[in-house]
Amino acid sequence: MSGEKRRLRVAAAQLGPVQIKDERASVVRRMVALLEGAARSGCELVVFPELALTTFFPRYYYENLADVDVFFERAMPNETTLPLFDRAKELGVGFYLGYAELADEGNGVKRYNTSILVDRSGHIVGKYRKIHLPGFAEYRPGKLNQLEKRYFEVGNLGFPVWRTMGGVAGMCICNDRRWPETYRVMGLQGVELLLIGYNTASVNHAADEPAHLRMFHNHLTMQAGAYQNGTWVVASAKAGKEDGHGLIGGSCIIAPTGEIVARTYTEEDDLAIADCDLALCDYIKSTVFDFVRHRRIEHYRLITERTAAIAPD
Ligand code: CDV
Repeated sequence: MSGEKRRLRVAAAQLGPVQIKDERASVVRRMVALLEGAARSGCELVVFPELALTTFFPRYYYENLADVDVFFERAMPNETTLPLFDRAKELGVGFYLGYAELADEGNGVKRYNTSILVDRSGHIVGKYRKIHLPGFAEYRPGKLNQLEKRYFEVGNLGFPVWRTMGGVAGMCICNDRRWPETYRVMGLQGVELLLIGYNTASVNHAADEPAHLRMFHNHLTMQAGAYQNGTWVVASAKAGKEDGHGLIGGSCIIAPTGEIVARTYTEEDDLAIADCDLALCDYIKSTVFDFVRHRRIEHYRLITERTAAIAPD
């Protein structure tokens, strides 16, 4: 890395609501406008939300799986998203894009909740498929539904990182950000820039939880993950009321110290921008979270051997 630039101006490009009737092309136009705004401010990397191109459709029940395919992309880029790729390349801006992916890799068609990372020359450097799928596979009558387990396979690409744009970048998607394992697996590969898109409902479907905890937990988990692994986190929300269903905003950029250095306060299309000095990662990675000096893996076996929490009798 010596001689390479270690400072990157980055934007979390939050999207306001996308209604079920909205055409993909109109969402792409909004994304291009955000990208251009970020580029005018000197940004080199823009992070868009999870499932950015459509409404957050896993809140709706479709008995027949083929009926959800209307929300999925069969190729990336495709005719509708090409204007975003073209403009980003013209402006020399890299981006993270979350979308629903219909993949045919020779073993039948599979559906994934996916993100890609595109570098400043327009090259797709990485793909990630969401691993921690929340919700249920079955429809629950009379309840608010979150059906990601119905519509998506668990991601099969692990948590890779890529050396790109002067640093080491990794990706995850929404619910992944609540799990410390997500950050640590990438922390163990030297991640410096962890990119996240999310759609978080303003009400907790599973519990009668006070509304303020939605934002608190959103930031708490990402701030902890950033600090404990000495990485920047750039997180972008889809926000506002989608056909009456609220999504929190709170898109943010978090330093390796765990501090939020930029965030949005709206529930609309918006940008949070910060200069990410990747050298700041080194200070955390070489002091409190110097893994080589301090990790004690001989005591961590349960983490990969056991899924459930089992209390002693
Ligand atoms: N889209 C998501 O992954 N949503 C989850 C909710 C269901 C817990 C989230 O982490 O916000």
